[in-house]
This record gives sequence, structure tokens and C-alpha cells, in this order.
Amino acid sequence: MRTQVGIVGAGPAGLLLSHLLRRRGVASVVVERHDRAHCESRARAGVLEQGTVDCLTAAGLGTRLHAEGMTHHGIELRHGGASHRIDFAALVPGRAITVYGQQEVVKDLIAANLAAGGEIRFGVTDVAVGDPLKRPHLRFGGDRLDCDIIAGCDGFHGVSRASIPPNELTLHEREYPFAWLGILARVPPSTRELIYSAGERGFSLHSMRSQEISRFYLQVPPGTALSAWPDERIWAELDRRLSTVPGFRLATGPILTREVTPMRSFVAEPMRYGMLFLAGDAAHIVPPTGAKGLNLAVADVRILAAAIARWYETGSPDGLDAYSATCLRRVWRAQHFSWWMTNLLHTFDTDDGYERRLRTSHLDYVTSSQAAATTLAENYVGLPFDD
Ligand code: RFL
Ligand code: PHB
Repeated sequence: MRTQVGIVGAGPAGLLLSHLLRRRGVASVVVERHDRAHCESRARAGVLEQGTVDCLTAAGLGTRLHAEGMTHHGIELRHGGASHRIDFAALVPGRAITVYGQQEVVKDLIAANLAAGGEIRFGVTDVAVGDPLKRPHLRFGGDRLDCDIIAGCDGFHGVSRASIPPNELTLHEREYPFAWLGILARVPPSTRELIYSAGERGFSLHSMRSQEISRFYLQVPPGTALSAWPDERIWAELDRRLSTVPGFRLATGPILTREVTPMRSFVAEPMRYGMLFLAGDAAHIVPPTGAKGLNLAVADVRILAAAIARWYETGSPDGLDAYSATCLRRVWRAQHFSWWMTNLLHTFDTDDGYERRLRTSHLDYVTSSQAAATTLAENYVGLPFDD
């Protein structure tokens, strides 16, 4: 078998890359470990930057996104018994976020790929990346797929990055001493905008998916077992951490899904080895506090698709050669922002009185100074693309 671009992973990065390439006349095959239902049901990200929405819309993927996605012009920060609005319309005019579940993005991408005759091989368990320097190919299930380019879009635990000789990559990593317990619940949101709440009991976040479905997160110790968190305990803790301002009432309902996610920052540099290009979580991870992971995956493949198309159209390798450095500029900005938001909003077991006072002062500053609030707002809605 042969194709132009072999793509490992049918997450947002791999699926969007395949879609963008097809629109530029480049053929690809996506190979994915899980089945379609599994890919379409993973509850993960929810916040799309303006640039992500613009990219999906320009690629013909905007119909359901615009009908069902919720545009938000601000977020709420709660701390010290008060509520503060970060007002995007005032601080970063013309830019907003859209709340739309990652699994909805994935559903839209799979449908668009298959409708256009794209090839996605679901349920392929033993993918191996072969010879990215001379004869790039993928092997799986006894098959061999020869290609000009391999795109490693297989997330943090995938095989693509692991196939690169360790001395060819520089890895940067931070683990945080806490995790997030996330739930999806059948209950109307108790708020119009997302609430990021900092407090002595730990961080919590109230997000949403629709007028009927809400998404919540609680900072918990790393390695927390879900069995330690029956429904009543989850709701009671969310109520304690979120109901810190007068007049707020948290509505509760049946919990649909729950998971514990470790918090990590990670970057592998460069994002290329020969004709193997890494994109999305395969190359970098951020803690979800800044809502940047999915948006970075989209930014990577937007650049990669254009570079690959240019190479086929003109023979120029310039875009491919610049790919890693171009992506890493945005990646490191998002790394810093996500680390900054995480430190601002979470409690650390090692905190002493000095660190607690510093955090309070920082929160007071971000919620009272227009300059500081603008820093948060412009990073949160997403910096404009370079090009
Ligand atoms: P994905 O989504 O992990 O997809 C990788 C795909 O590769 C497949 N795969 C393999 N296939 C074949 N062979 C192998 N050996 C394979 N190994 C893996 C996997 O099955 C999968 O289908 O990576 P991608 O495409 O790079 O997308 C990245 C995003 O999923 C991720 O960054 C976001 O979910 C991060 N994230 C958030 N990002 C945002 O932009 N905004 C948010 O609000 C946000 N919230 C979150 C998040 C991630 C979270 N968790 C669970 C990690 C909230 C949470 C709780
Ligand atoms: C979500 O809706 O899942 C979500 C929102 C904001 C974040 C992380 C996750 O920072």
C-alpha cells in the first residue's frame, strides 16, 4: 500500500491534518488504535480559541460548531469570597472563545473525512513507524503503508515520538503535585460563563457543554482513586469550592462520566525527525488550566498541512524545514501561560504562609489591574497566528 502522508492517530490533530491535506489535493491514510465509537466519546477539552474556530470554519467544519457552540465573551475568577469577571470584549475587543466539546469536533472531523472518501483505519493495535530518514512507512496488522511523510498525531502515549532515537530529542517536563477529577453531568449550568475558583480547599472549575450538560473539575491529590469519590462527595466538594460568593447556587444532577487526569507540562524538541513530523499532544502537553491543548494541536496541523502542500506543489522544503521552530514559538507561549494559570489557581501541599500570601496578591493583581487582566485575556482567547 502507498499514500502520500501516513497519519498515526485519529484525534483532533490527525483528523484535521487529513482533512486539510485533502482540501489541498494531498492524499493520506489515518491509522487509529481505538474504534470509532471510542474516539467519538472521549470527554476532554471544551474551549476553542478564536483562531481554532476560524480555522475549522475556513475548512468547512463550521456548521454544527456555529449552531451548537456557545460563544463566551468573558470568564469568572473567584477567590477570597469575591467574583471577578475577565471581560474579553473590553480587554481584547473582537476576540472570544467558543465552548464546544472536543468529542463534537472529533465527530465532525470523522464525518467530513469519511464523506469525502478519506481513509481512516480504526482498531489497528500494533502500529510501528519505519525508517523516517530514508523510506518512511508504517506497519500495522501485517500490512505496510509506504508514504513520503509520516505525521505522528498519536498523543502523549503514542508510538511516533517513542520511535525517534532519544539522542535526537530534547525533552522538557514538569509534573504537578495534583490531578484533576473531571465529571460530565446532566444538569443545566449554574452559570453563564466558566468559573475558575481558587481557594484553600483547592481549585475547581465550572464549565459546560450545552444548556443541559455541565462539566466540572476538582483539584485532587495525584493518584486519587475514583472509588474514593462517590457522587455525594463530588457534589459536596464542588459546592464548597464554588459557592463562595453570595447568591450563587450550584445545581446538581446525574453524573455521566468521570475521570482523573494527571497534570503535566511537556515539550519534545524538535518536532521533526527526518520525514516524521510530530503534532499535538505527541509533541507537547500542557496542564488543562489554560485550555490550550486542543488549540495547540490545531495550530500545529494548520502549519504542517500548509508546509506539506507547498512541498508537493512547488518542491520547496522551506515550510517543512521551518515547521518545528514555527510551532514551538506558540507552544512555549502556551507552556508559560498554562504553567502561570496553574500556579495562580491551585494550592500546593508545600505552600507556606509566604507562598499563600504571594498567590493572594497575584490573584488580587490579576483581578484589579487592567494590564494584568489583559495578559490573561489575550493568552486565554489565543494569540493571533504569526502568518
Ligand atoms: P489525542 O486526542 O490524544 O489523540 C491521539 C490519538 O492517537 C491514538 N493513538 C494511536 N493510534 C494508533 N497507534 C498508536 N500506537 C496510538 N497511540 C495513540 C489515540 O487513540 C488517539 O485517538 O491527541 P491530539 O490529536 O494531539 O489532541 C490533543 C487534545 O486531545 C488535548 O490536547 C486536549 O484534550 C487537552 N485538553 C484541553 N485542550 C484545550 O484546548 N482546551 C481545553 O479546554 C482542554 N481541556 C484537555 C482538557 C485534556 C484533558 N485531559 C483528559 C487530558 C481537559 C482534560 C481533562
Ligand atoms: C472544559 O470545558 O472541559 C474545560 C474548560 C476550561 C479548561 C479546561 C477544560 O481550562
